[in-house]
Amino acid sequence: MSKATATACANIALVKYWGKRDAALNLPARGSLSATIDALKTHTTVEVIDAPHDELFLDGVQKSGRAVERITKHVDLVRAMVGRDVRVRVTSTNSFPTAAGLASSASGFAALAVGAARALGLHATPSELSVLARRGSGSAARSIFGGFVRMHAGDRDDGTDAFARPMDDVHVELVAAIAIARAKEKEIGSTDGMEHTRDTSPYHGAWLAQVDRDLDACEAALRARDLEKLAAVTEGSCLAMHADAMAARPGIVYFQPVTLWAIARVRALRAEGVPVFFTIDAGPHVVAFTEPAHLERVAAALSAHADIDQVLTSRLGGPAHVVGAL
Ligand code: 2P0
Repeated sequence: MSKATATACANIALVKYWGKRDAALNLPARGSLSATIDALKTHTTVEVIDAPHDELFLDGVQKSGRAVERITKHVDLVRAMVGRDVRVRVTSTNSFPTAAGLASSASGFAALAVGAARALGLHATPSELSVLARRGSGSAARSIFGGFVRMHAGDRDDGTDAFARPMDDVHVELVAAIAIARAKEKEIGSTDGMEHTRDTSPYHGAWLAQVDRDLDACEAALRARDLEKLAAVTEGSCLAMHADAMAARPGIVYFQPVTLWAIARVRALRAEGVPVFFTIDAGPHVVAFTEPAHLERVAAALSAHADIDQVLTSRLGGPAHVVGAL
């Protein structure tokens, strides 16, 4: 096999990942739990080429420098595993605006892991693909799977037990409205943001201590289909993560004014009886989860602010998979 195309969905964490136990192997300090988002997809083709260096094309534009280095480093892992010293061309497109700062590294590295494994002839289990995707980006480990996914931090030094597992027996029909805030590119990325938080935030120990409790509470709420409890734990994890980052010195503030407006809007809808709750990643955008019957109302409510560029709506997504290979 020398060419393969894979697709993967991004995911949004209900219980957040914020902090590593090993930066070199990209090992998270704690687990996390996410929902896979169908509307945020990456399509990636990996092709063996006769060239001196790897090549990367993102949304039709050839990249150079750090972006290519990050891809090369990731494909190096696959090359080492199969013992093939070949160059590749990686061609990747996102179904959503990349510049908006949505979770493109999750879908991107999950699609790259699956595509590179197939193109270079690596036979890997889904757990092994999750470990491989994690080396590219922590949240990508979860994007190997569909539906609700729980990432396990593991305790081995080599990270072979730090992979995600799908919660296949959980069937909660949640849908998402993703309110994309108008914003410049964020000032500090997740990787640097979590290192700075770990090094300087007086709240970081408290944050880490809370994650395991939230993981169990979130899993229990999903199994019981208890949206009220799910709302409480999801919003709690999100706000605690941001509080931890804000308490770093200097503090990291991902929110914009419109972010607070959207939080208030979601809570007002809930007070009116709409089953809806929010979460926010390392950026200003607000993701509201609700039931399908309420999606249109939630999306319309979140559109009603001049600083919201657009509201994407989505059902839960499926697992990463190969869509074609030669
Ligand atoms: C999450 N985030 O659980 C959390 C919440 C952002 C906020 O995982 O350093 O890009 O590549 O492992 O995966 C984003 O962090 O970080 C993330 P690295 P990643 O979704």
